[in-house]
Amino acid sequence: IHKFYLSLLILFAFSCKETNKNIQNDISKEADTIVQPNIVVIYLDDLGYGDISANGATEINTPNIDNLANGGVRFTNGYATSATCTPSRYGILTGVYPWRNKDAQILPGTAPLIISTNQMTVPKMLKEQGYATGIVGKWHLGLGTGHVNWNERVSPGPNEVGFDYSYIMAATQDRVPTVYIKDGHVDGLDPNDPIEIDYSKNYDNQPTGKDNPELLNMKWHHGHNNSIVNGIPRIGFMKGGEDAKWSDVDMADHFLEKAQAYVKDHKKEPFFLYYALQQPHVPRTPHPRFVGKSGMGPRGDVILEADWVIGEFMKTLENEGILENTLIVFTSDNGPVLNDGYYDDAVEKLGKHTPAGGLRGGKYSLFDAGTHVPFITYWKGTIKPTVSEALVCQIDLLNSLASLTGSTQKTDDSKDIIDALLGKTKSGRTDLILEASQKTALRSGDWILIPPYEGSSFNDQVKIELGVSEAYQLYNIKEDRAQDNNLAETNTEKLKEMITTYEKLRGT
Ligand code: NG6
Ligand code: CA
Repeated sequence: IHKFYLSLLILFAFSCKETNKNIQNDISKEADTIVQPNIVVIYLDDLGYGDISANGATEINTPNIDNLANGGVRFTNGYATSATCTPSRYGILTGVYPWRNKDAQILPGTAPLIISTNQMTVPKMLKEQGYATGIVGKWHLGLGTGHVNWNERVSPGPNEVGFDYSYIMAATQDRVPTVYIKDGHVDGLDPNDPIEIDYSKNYDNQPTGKDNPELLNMKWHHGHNNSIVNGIPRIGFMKGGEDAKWSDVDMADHFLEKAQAYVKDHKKEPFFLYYALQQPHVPRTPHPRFVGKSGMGPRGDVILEADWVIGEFMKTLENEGILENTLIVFTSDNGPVLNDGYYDDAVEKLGKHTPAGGLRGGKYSLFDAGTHVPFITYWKGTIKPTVSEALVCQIDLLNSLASLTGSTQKTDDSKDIIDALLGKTKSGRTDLILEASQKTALRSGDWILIPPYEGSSFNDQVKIELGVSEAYQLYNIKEDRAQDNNLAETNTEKLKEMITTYEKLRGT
C-alpha cells in the first residue's frame, strides 16, 4: 500500500513539473515576441518625399538620414495623415484620424489643447508598458483650456496626455510665443517681465513687421507681419518675456542637447522619445555653421542642419551603448512648400531640386505630395535593410507599437502593421484616408480617389495645387506617380469601387 501511494505521489509530482514546464514555455514564448526596445520618433516639419538623397535627391546630400534609410526599411509609400502640421501630429500621437476632430487644423499659439486628457495616446500606452516618455521639439497641438496664462504653469499640455517630460515650442517657429516650455513652465522666464500673447491685437504700439520694415532681417511675403522677434516678423503679438525668448539660429542645437540629455538620463529603462525637429518649416534660420552650405538658400541649409543633428543624435545612442536596443521611426508631418510666407530664396535658389520627389502638389494639398512623405524605420541588428512598397501611415504607430511592446491598447483607425514596420513583410494596410484642410481622399492599394469639392484648386500665395476639383479624380499612383492622368471617366468600374470604399471608411 505504501508503495502504491508513493508511486502516486511521484506521478503527481512529475505531472506538476510538466505543467510548470508548460507554463514556463508559454511565458517564454510570449516573451520572445514581446520586446521593449527604446523607441524614438524623429519627426521633421514640412520635409518633402524628395528632400533626402535616400529618396533620390541629387541636388542635396543627407548622409545621416540616408544611413537610417539604407540600414533600415525605406518606405516608398509612407504617409502622414494630413497635409499640415496640427492634424498630422494629432494622428501620429493618438492613432485617430484627425478629420474626426474638427479642431485638428493649423492652430494659433493660443489655442487650447485638442487631445482629450482621457484619450489614449502613443506615450500613454507606452507609459502603461513601463516606458519613460519624453517630447523634445515642436508641439502645435494647443495648450491649456482657453485662456493661457504663460506666467504660471501651462496645463493641460504634453505632460497631461502621456509625456513624463516635455521640452517644447508651443506652436511653430513663426508663431508667438517664441519661448521654450519645460514641463509646462516657460524656460528662463523673469517673473518681473511677464509674457502676454494675443492673436488679434498689438500691445502698446510695439513695432510690427507690417509697420516697421526697417527692423527686419527677414522680409515677410504673406502673413507673418505681427510682432518682431530676433528681427523676424511672426504671426501673433507678444509682449514681455525678453529673457526667455529663443534664439532662432540656435534652436537646432538647443533641441539636440535636450534630446541627447534625455537619452543619457533614461538609457537604463525603456524610453519613448518623440523628437520633433523644426526644420525645414519657416522661418528657416540655419546656424551660421550651415549658412550657404547647400547652395539652395536657407531651406536647403536647414535640411543639412537637420541631417547633421540626426547624425549627432545617432552618435549619442551609439556612445551610450543602446543603438541596438532602439527602434527609430523617421518621418515628416506633411509635404514640402517653398515660399511659406517669407522671402528666403527658397524659390529663387531651388535649381534642379525637387522637394516633392516627382509627386504632385505639396504642403496643404490633397494631391499626393501633401501627405506622401519620407518614412524610415531603423533598428540596428534587428531590422534587415530593405526598401518596402508597403502602405504605411503614421497613424499606425499606436496599434503597431502596442503590439510590439505587449499592450492591448488599440484604436479603430490605427492598424497593427508592426511586421511591415520591421521589414518582415512587404504588405502594410490596404486603405488609408488622406486629409488636407478637413477635405479627405482615399488611397486604396495603388489607387487614389479624390472626391469632388468646391473651393480653389490653387493656393496662389504658396503656389501649390491643392488637388481640389468639382469632378471626381482617380489616379493609379503606381503607374502615374505624378497624378497626371485622371482615370475617373475611363475607369468607371474602379471609380465605383473606390467610392464605395471611401464612403464606408468615412462613414458617409
Ligand atoms: C499657415 C502659415 C504658414 C505656416 C502654416 C502652418 C500664413 C500666411 N501661413 O497659416 O506660414 O505657419 O500655417 O504650418 O500665416 S504647419 O506646418 O505648422 O502646419
Ligand atoms: Ca508641418
